[in-house]
Amino acid sequence: MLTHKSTLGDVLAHPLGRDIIHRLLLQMGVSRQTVDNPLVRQLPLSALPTLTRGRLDGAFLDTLVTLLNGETARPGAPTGRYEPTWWKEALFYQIYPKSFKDSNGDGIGDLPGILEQLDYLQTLGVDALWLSPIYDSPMADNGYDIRDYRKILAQYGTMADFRELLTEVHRRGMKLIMDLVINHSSDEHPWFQEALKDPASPQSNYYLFRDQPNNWTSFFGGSAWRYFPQRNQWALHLFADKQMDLNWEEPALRRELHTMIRDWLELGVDGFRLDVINYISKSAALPDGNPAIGKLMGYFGIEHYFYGPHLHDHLRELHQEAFAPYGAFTVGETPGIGRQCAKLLTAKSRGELDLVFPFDHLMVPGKDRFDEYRYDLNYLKNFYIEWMEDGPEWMALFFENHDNPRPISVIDPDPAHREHIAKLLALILLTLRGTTFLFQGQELGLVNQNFTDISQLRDVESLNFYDQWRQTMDEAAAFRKVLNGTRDHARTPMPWTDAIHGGFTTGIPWIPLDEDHKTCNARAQLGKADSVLNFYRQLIALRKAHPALIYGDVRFMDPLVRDRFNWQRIHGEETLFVECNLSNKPIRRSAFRPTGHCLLSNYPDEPADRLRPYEAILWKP
Ligand code: TEU
Ligand code: CA
Repeated sequence: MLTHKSTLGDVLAHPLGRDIIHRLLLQMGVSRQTVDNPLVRQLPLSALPTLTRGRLDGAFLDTLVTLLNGETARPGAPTGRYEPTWWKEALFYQIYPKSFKDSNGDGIGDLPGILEQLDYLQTLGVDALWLSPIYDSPMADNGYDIRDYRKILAQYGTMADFRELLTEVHRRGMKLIMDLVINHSSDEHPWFQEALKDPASPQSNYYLFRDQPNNWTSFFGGSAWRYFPQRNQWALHLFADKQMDLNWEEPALRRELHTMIRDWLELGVDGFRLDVINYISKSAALPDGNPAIGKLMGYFGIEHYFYGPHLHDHLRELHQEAFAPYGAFTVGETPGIGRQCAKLLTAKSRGELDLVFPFDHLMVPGKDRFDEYRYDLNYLKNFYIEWMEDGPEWMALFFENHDNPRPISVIDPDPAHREHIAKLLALILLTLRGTTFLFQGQELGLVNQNFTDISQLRDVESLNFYDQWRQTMDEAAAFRKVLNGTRDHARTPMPWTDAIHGGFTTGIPWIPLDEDHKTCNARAQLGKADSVLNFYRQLIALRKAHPALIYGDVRFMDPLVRDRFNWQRIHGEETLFVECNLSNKPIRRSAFRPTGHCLLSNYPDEPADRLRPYEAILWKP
């Protein structure tokens, strides 16, 4: 049992404690080394408030101790053996259906549009598709607000279209996973409607109604509580005010969800990406969030649900009741989960999830998505070294999704480096150990949109924040801040050709796209030997041809040298070597630099004794 008298060292020896301390340091922009110091480790927890100059307080320690004492499991030692499984070898590709391909000219992507492009995906070497939500929804958050879990959104097509898509995916030897949004439902879901109408109905307990709100805040701004006069009560929504959090402590709700999931598996889907799945279990009494933590993290209440009391129980039950009987693959979206808890969530013997998406590599210490900053790739390097050396046995490798700006723009917006960076990132993501997830357009090296006016943005998060910031900032400043982080950068239509609207639609797209598609589009890149797209195709083919790139051990070479990121993949007789320059300047090559055959490089000729800006090479020594 931990108490206030326990030392910082005791906390760091606890898996959850270690993850929390590391996350807090990251948030404060304080180096990890601070807590590596043995003297600091001997300090009692009660010294934390002084040590952090009041950024953490005594009340937080109570929460911390309760959280830690609630987790008695410890991750097992790594086995170093990787049981071959399809999803370890597969390359996943995330489709944002609204923006992928419009087949009928209404300006909105749809299922027949995806069907049209299956050959493109197959030629690229994609093995599995992840579809962002396609269920019936009022689209307050582009489908992450589900009104009917068993119906396809009319704008996207019909159940018959979905069956055809699934058949065609399978016919090509590919798999398909769905987005499963079960932390919350739309307020238009019949369950919620029934709960509003009749507080005595069984559905009433499917949501979190309270007579009084607590101080929790929503990820999309403002209070996490919405008042419903029908019941003279408030209901919890961690996201938009039309996304009502489900009450996972209600067994009848869980049973409904299990049945719904099994129905999709009966239909033949191969697995799921589980939206914010680590948020499903909330502290029973829904206590106020600690204000110090709220201020530090930007959200109040998070410590009461990011790793809630019954998280593991619910996941195990989901696995047993729904996923396991079908051998379904699962990847959890788990914001705030660190390396040690990721081990617990994905250990095969524990029967919870197959993989989790961590997010700490998408931010740099002390900055958030809406800050103006340059992303230093050395941060990505350190993140992967730590996760490969002491993380879950298998991890999800990704750097783009529908919730973030395009990273190339954040790393270095100089157009001269665009393609080099795109290919460098490709090499990192496809030659480290783990399952790679690409996001649509990443294979073209897409960059942030040149939005010029707030009226061009659509995302509920961006629009809410803009309104909030406008109260203290002028229009230009608030717009600039939104542009730093808006999720819409990743949500504009996929540029297929240089035609109007990138050939995405014959109508008017639901969100405008800038002029970039005139030069950067799939058709142009297919016809250009050294395009980003062809680099991806070659790299994906190499990954399939060399088991070392999937199951091989990873050995990092001179990990402490800044801007240099080099590693080996070793499997039986085969060793491959990756050499990268993470900076926009030439750097000296490593003493370990390989000789041999260059399998793939982002420059046309081999380097001499220096690596050029963002140069990245895959060698077979
Ligand atoms: O995202 C959850 C999440 O925490 C974020 O990535 C989020 O977009 C951002 O941090 C908010 O500040 C998932 C989905 O990926 C996202 O598109 C949804 O909006 C969200 O859940 C709610 O379903
Ligand atoms: Ca359409």
